[in-house]
Amino acid sequence: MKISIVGLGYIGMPTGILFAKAGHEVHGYDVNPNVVASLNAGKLHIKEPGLQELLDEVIAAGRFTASTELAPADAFIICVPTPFQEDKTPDLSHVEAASQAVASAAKPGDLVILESTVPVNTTRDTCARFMPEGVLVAHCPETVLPGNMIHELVHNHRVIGGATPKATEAAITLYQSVVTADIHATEAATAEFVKLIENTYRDVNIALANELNMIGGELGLNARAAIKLANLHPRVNIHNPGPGVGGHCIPVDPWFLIKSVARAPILAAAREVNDGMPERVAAAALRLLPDKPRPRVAVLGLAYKANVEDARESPAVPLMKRLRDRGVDVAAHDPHLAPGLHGNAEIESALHGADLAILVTDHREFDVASLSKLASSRMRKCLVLDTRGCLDTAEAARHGLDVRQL
Ligand code: SAJ
Repeated sequence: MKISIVGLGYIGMPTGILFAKAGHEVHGYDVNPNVVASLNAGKLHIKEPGLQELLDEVIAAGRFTASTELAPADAFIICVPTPFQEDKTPDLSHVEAASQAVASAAKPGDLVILESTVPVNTTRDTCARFMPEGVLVAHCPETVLPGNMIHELVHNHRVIGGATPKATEAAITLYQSVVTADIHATEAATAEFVKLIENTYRDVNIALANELNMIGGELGLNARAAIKLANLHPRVNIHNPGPGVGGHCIPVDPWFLIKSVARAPILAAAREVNDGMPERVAAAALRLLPDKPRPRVAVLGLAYKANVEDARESPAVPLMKRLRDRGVDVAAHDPHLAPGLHGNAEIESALHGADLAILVTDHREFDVASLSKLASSRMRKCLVLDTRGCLDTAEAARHGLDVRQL
């Protein structure tokens, strides 16, 4: 099939590459000429394990091209961002613009898939409504985890909801060429709801973990150890407490539900707890800092989660702001991010003279052995606030590193 991918970002780019790998003729369309130039030159603009090899392969096979013009195709897959606005209401302008562009290129019998995560009824109201008569429209929400995309694109089960049963069927046939797991048929609005439920579940669960961690702190108990024991129960699965949630999905998607109904108190409370975490971390850090003008803190990890190079909505950013607002001298290091981004410095200079290091992201590089070595030669005091509970405090103590868990 001829497939046009609309939007070559975190989802569109790997999706397009995998459809090309499966034998389709894929044309990627993006409004950003830098992204297009980079892909046509065979260079990924977003790092993802294993993807460069696949891009090389599909380019060599002549099955993947990109441009700033939308090419005619049999199927169009829309993968554009759906951020929220200042007041947390969804910004659907990219979906609308992409749908209108596709509407002007699509002919009867073509298939249009909306993959972007959207509020309920967006497929109908902001995509299908622009399409010419006879164009089939379906929602097929992406479910991939950054860092494990290639595997998950192929092996995750998918939910596909068409604007009509015929559209559902056509979309399932297309995705069966790439997805080996089950594909579940439903209608568009339910598919939209399912995707929002998945990420909301995670947000609420993480908020619960964070709240339990705070309760444990107040009661003088190790909540992480208690959660581990509670999770041994066959029907309990509490996530890990941390510095707050980041990324482009979990802190955003629950708002699509909250803002579309009169009341959603649990969802709203979860957002409040998780968004409040950077403040909690800042307060915990201040308690560990010496009482002196401009104490120095090294933030370790700027990415929103382990082993990715993505800092969108990362809790590290509000945390650093809060510390600076209170007169703390803050430096930061992230081995996965470009130098300079959010003040990203070399680890040696970030730790230099620091009174405290705050481990924000549990990157694989931050292990006790290397941290203790660097800390002893660089830091003023070998003290770490571990917001992820990923460092072994006893092992750290043996290495002369004082690790306090959030
Ligand atoms: N986090 C915790 N504690 C945990 C797990 C995660 O604090 O126990 C934090 C992470 O550090 C991070 C945030 O939550 O800051 C989100 O990370 P994540 O790994 O839960 O999710 P994302 O945003 O990378 O990807 C999610 C995935 N959704 C689910 O797992 C239900 C992915 O499958 C979706 O495709 C993606 O959102 C999306 O695009 O919607």
